[in-house]
Amino acid sequence: MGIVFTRMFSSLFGNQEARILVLGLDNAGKTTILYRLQMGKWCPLFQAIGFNVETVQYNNIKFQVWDLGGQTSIRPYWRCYFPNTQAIIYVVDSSDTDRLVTAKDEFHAILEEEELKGAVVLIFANKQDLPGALDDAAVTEALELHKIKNRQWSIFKTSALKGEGIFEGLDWLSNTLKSGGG
Ligand SMILES: Nc1nc2c(ncn2[C@@H]2O[C@H](COP(=O)(O)OP(=O)(O)O)[C@@H](O)[C@H]2O)c(=O)[nH]1
Ligand SMILES: [Mg+2]
Repeated sequence: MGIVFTRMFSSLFGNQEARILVLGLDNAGKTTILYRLQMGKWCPLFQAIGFNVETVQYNNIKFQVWDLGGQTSIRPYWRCYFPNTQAIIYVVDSSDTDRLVTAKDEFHAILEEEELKGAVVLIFANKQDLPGALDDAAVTEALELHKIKNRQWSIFKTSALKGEGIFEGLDWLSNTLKSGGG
């Protein structure tokens, strides 16, 4: 995965610093996905910056991860991470139907952020291996993705546990960014 990923994303941003935010409620599978990205030639650089932002840097592309939901007191600090964000990867636990409304609310709040207006959005309907997981169409409906205006987005079914679907999603993302989205 690491080598393929290198090929997909290398030279995408030239020498410019680029940022991809990986967001979602706690337990959605973000850290597991990040772990998958580190395989192969990835150079992990985990940092705990006050409120536990996980960071993986690959060349000039920084992947930064944090949990949405709760933690209202530290929310203003998130904005430090918004500039230069080309893409948001939003990870959802498709089997956690009790919290899909919260996941939806947090998602749309993030999309309202001024500095994220231009960011392309990739949604991972994660934990597809679990019985009772909603499929991509059902997650699309639950997250009210049809309300997204003026930005490119796509949803992929994934199992971070099995390593399925992540590559397909990132392939879409790199192609979309290459063709001028974000
Ligand atoms: N069954 C299943 N479990 C997953 C999947 N992705 C993550 N998990 C599990 O869900 C829990 C939370 O994952 P984690 O990556 O820590 O979530 P985070 O809080 O979003 O960073 C862990 O026990 C993971 O092993 C998946 O695709 N399928
Ligand atoms: Mg985590």
